Amino acid sequence: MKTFPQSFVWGSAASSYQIEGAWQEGGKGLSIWDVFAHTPGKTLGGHTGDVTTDHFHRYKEDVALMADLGLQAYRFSISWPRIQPDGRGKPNPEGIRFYSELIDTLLKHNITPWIALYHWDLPVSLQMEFDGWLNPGIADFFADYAAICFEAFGDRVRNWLTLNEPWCSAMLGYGLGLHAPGRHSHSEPYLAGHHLLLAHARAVDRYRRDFQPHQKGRIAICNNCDWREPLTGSPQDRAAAQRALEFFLGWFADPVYSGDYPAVMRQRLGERLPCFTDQQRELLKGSSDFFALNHYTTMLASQSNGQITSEAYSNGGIGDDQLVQLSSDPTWVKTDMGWNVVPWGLRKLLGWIHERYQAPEIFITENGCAMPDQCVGGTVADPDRITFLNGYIGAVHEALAAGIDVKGYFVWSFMDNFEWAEGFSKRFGMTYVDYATGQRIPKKSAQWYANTIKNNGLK
Ligand code: PNW
Repeated sequence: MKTFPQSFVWGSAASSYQIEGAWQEGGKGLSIWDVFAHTPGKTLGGHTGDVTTDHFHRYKEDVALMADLGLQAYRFSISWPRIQPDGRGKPNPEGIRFYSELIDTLLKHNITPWIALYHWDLPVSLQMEFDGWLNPGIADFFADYAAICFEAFGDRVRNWLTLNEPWCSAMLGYGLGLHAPGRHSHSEPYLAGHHLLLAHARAVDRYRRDFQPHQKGRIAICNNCDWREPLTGSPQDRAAAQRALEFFLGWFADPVYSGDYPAVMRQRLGERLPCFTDQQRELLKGSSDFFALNHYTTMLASQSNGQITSEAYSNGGIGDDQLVQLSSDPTWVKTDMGWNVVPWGLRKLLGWIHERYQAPEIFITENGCAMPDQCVGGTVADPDRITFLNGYIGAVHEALAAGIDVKGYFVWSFMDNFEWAEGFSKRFGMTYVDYATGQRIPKKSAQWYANTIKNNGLK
C-alpha cells in the first residue's frame, strides 16, 4: 500500500469552453475559441464547443457524479466572456449567478472549488479591438476581470489559478497556430507570453491588496511542462534537455520565482524576448503562493544539427530557437494523443522544480491521458487509463518519499470533453459522455480513482 499524507488533495479538473456549451446563452459574449472553432479547417471534423457536454445546463447532475467519485476538489475555469461579454465593463449578472450556483452546489457536496480565471476563452472583442495578448493593456483588463471574480466568489473560494498553461496560449495560439487565435509567428509567442505574465502579476497584486487579507485564499499561475530526458549522456544532449526545460517551464516560472526569464532564452532570442522593467520584476517575483503544474508526457532531447523534424515543432515549441531535437523511445507506450507514457518523467520533473524553485508546495493540477474508450453493453472499460494513473500517482508517491512537497493531484479530466483542435475525437475523461444524447457513464477508471481516494493511496 502506498499511502499519502492525510492532507493530500485528490481532485479532478475541466474547463469552461470544453464542457459548458450554451455558447450564446445567459448573456455570454463570444470568445476567440467560439470564432476559431467555427472557422473551417481549424478543428478536426469542424467540431465546436457550442454544446459539448452541456454542463451549463447539467451542472447539478455533474456535481452529483463528482460526489459519487469521492472527489475532494474540483478545478474548473470561468469563461471570461460569460462574466464580461466584451472583456471589460460591468459584470453580466447571469454569468455571476451560474458560477455562484455551481460553487454552492460543490460546497453542498463537500467538494472544494478550485478556480482558473483563464483557460483560453478570451473575449473576442479584446482580440479584435486590441490584438488580444499582444497588447500590453490586456494586463489591466485581466486584473479588472479577476477582481470581479474575487469579489463575487472569493467569500467561498480559497484556491485560485490565474492563467492555465500560458505556454499553450503563447506557443500554440501565437506560434504554431494550432489554437485560437491561430497565429503563426516566431516572435509573437514571446510578446504574448510577456503580457500573459504581466496579466498574472497584476491579478495577483489585486488579490493580495484587496481580497487576500480578509478572504484568506491562495493564488498561483498554472504552468504546463513535459519532461525532457537527454537522448545520450553526452554533455551536448544534457545541455539540450536542460535548455528545453528552461524554454518550456523556465519561460513562465523563472519570472514568477526570480523576476526574470532564463538567461539562455535571452541569449538565444535576443530582441524577440521583451524585457521587464524593475517595477514589473518586483511585481512578478514571488507572485505565486504555490506551484501549480500540469504534466502529460516525456520526450528525449538532443542537440539539434539545425535540421529540425516536424516532431520538434509539434511537441515542445519552436525547435530552432532552442537548438533542440526531440524524439521518442520506440518502446514507450503512447496514448491516443500520441503522447508517451513515462511515469518516471513526472518524478524527475518534480525533482527539477524542487531544486530550481527552492522547494515550493506543488499541486499537480492536471495529469491524465486520452484513450480510445468505447461503450460496450452500457459499460466502459479503460484499463490503460487505470495503468496510466497508477503509474503517475506512483511517481508522485516516490517524489513525496524523496521529500518533495507535493500537496495534491487532479486528474484531467472529470468527464470526456471538447479536446480543442482534436474536437471530440479524443477522450480524456473518467466519465464517458455520449455526445448524441449527453448521457454520462462512469468508466472503470472512475471506480478505480474513487477507491484510490478512499484508501488515500494506491494498493
Ligand atoms: C492541456 N502540449 O492542454 C489543457 O489544460 C487541457 O485543456 C487539455 O484538454 C489537456 O491538457 C489535454 O490536452 C495541453 O502540446 C495541450 O504540450 C497541449 C499541450 C499540453 C497541454
